[in-house]
Amino acid sequence: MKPHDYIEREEKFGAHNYHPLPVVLDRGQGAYVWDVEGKRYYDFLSAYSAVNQGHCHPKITAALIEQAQKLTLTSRAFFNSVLGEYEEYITKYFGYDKVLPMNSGAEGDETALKLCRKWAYLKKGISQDNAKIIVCEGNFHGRTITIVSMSTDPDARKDYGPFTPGFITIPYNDIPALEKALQDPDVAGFLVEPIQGEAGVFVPDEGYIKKAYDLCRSRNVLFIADEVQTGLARTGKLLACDHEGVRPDILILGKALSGGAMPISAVLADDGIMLTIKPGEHGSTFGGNPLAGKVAIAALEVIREEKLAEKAERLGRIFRDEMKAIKSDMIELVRGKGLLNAIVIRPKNGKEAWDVCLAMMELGVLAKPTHGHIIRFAPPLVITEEQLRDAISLIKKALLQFS
Ligand code: IF1
Repeated sequence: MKPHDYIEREEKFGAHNYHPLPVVLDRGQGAYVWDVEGKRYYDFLSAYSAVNQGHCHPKITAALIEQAQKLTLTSRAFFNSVLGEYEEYITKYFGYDKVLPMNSGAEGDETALKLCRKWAYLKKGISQDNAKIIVCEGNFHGRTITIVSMSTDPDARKDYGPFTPGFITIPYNDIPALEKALQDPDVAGFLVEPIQGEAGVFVPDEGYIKKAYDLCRSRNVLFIADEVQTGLARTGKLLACDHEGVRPDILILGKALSGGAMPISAVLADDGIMLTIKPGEHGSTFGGNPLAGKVAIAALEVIREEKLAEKAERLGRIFRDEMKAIKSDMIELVRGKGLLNAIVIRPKNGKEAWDVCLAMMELGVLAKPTHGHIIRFAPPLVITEEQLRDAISLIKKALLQFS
C-alpha cells in the first residue's frame, strides 16, 4: 500500500474530526518516527507532549509487556496488587496525600471539577448548586461537553449546546481580572494551565502563577493546575508550577504519565479535598488498572533517571536562541519554556504556517500549526543536542524556502 491508500481508507471509514498532515507513520523510537515508506522524521509534536520519554521507550515498553502478561484490569470492584504500589509511588513523587487515577486528560479535568464542587459544598459551605469555577479565555482542558462549556473557542463549542453552567471566564495572564472575579463568594476554584498550550504556547508574565495562587489562598479558593501538557518535565521543571514554587491544591496530570504507551491520567490532592468524594461517588472502569500502574511508575522513573527536566531546560534555550537567529520575515515571534515552544508565523505571499509545516515534513521534521498561524515545537525530551541542532537546521531550511 502507498501512503495515499492509508489516507483514503481512513477517510472512508473514520470520522472526519481531524485534518492531519499527509504523512502515514508506522514506527517510532526516541525522537524519531518513520513513515510507511521508511522515511525518517524528527517528531516535533510528541503526540501533543505525550511521548516526553521518546517513542517506545524500552523501560516503559518492558513494564507494559510484563504486566500485560500477568493482569491488565480488575475494575475497582476488587483490590489488586499494583494499585497501592502505584498510588504510594506517585503521591510521594509529587508530594500529595492522595491520587484519584483516571484515563484521559479530559477525565482528569472533569474529576478535578467534581472534586472542587464537592469541596465547595462540603467544606467551604457554598450553597447547593451555586459553586462557580473561574477559567481563562483561550483555555484548553479537553473535549467533553462540560469542558467545552468552559471554552472560548467557537470551533470547540459550535452546535454542542446546551452548556454546563457555573463557570466564570477571565482573560489569561490578568491578575486584576482574577482579583475582581474572586470577589464572588460562590467561587470555589480557579482552573488554569500554567502555560496555555493549544492557544499557542502562551507563557504568562513571570510571577503570574504565584500571584494567582496567593490570591486564591486569600479567598479560600482552590488553585487547580492543569499540567496535562505542561507537566512531566516538558517546560524544564517537573511541573510548570515549579518555576514559581507553587504547589497546586489540585494537580491534573495526563499524556506523558504513560510515556505514550496508553491513556493514563491522575488527579492529586490532599485529604481535605480528596476525601470529599466517598465510595460510589466517582470512578471509571479502567481508572487505576494494574497495567496503567506499572506503566506510569516506569514513565515517572524515566523522567527522574534521565534528568529530562534539566535536559528540556538546557535544550529549550538552545532551540529558542537558534530560532530567534533565523533571518526570516515569516517569523513574527518565538516563545516558550523548556521544550514547549512555538513560533508565530507572519503569512507571506499567501504562504502560512501550514505551508511551512509541509516544507518541514518534506525535509524530515514533523510539527503542526495550532490556531492557523502558530507552529508548536515540542520534541521528545530525550532528543540529543546533536539531533536538536540537526532538526533546527532543517526547520531553518524550510523557512528560508519562503524568503
Ligand atoms: C485534541 C494540545 C489540544 C490538554 C490540556 C487536558 C487535555 C489536553 C492542557 C485533554 C489535550 C490534546 C488534545 C488533542 C490536541 C492536544 C492539544 F494543546 F496539546 F495541542 F487540543 F489543546 N488539558 N490536549 O492539552 O487531554 O483528553 O486529550 O487526553 O483533542 O485535538 P486528553
